[in-house]
Amino acid sequence: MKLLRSVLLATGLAAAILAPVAASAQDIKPRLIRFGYGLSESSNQGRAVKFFVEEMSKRSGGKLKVKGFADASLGSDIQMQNALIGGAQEMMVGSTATLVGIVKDFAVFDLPFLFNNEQEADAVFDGPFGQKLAAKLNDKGLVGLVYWENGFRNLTNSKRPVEKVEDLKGIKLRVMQNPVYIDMFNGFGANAVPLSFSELFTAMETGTVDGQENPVTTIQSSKFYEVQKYLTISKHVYSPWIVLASKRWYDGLSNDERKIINEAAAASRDFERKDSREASKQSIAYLKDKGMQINELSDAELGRMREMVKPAMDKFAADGGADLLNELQGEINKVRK
Ligand code: TF8
Repeated sequence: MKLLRSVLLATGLAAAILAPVAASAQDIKPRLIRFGYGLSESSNQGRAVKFFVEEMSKRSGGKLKVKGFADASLGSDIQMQNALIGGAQEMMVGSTATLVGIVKDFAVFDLPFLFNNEQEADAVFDGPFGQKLAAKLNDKGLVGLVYWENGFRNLTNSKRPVEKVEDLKGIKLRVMQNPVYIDMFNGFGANAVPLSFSELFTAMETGTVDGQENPVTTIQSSKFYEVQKYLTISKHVYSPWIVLASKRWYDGLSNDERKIINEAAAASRDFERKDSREASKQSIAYLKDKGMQINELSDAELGRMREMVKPAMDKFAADGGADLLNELQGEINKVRK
């Protein structure tokens, strides 16, 4: 008994002495991690990538070196997703809307007028619903780490102010490569033109399209005011970004490395949302200063748009999305209470 006690004491002591050594001798290898994104380095997306780069370096003693690639220099969202799946690129951030070819369920977030504010969105994306959708990427070769905020989307065009839905008639409007967006804007009377973000500026400049829709932060950072005169605050969809890792690559990491990535990603999410929300408050004044003519859609007009978009909602439900949409609405209602 006495012997056992002293052995226990000794091993306990040894563990106590070894513990700090073990903790510092983490299993982290020097790695270069290519992180691609579509917006510019000076955008909210670029600032958050920079934050993530620094967090990773700090948390890994400089071993996990992330290099950000801005302006879709590694490819459009869809091209990067495929590079991640194949293991040719490690990380990216992009819209969930462009993931629908891989996990169809993500289209539920593209339905209009679901979220009333950012707080509702945070609760749903960080809660079980958002996590369940992210987990569906695992079978497809992707790891969904965290959601960042892209923001509420608004309309711009070079033709005329959009004060009522009818003003959209005949406007060639670029949308993301996503069936819900195509149905929604065709339903509003526009001619929806699906196009990757990286081709958008030139398409507006050359008149291939007349307009587009994105959060004000993006309209500012991508300098759309140079080729778009009219901005309509419509907040028709709350748009998230998702930070993705290549599953093939991620599975080959040590537990310590994965832990650092997960924690740095969570920190980047908190930074990005705060930063984007602050930035978006300045954007309207900035865009006005750049010469954009800005109007807000009235509640009555937004109500009409909700009615007009019902066929697109019904189509989503009929295509097998009914349960998912109900579940999402249930989650939002929980937060609202
Ligand atoms: C869009 C999206 C884009 C994002 C970005 C490139 O309109 O809102 O801003 O996908 O990551 O395509």
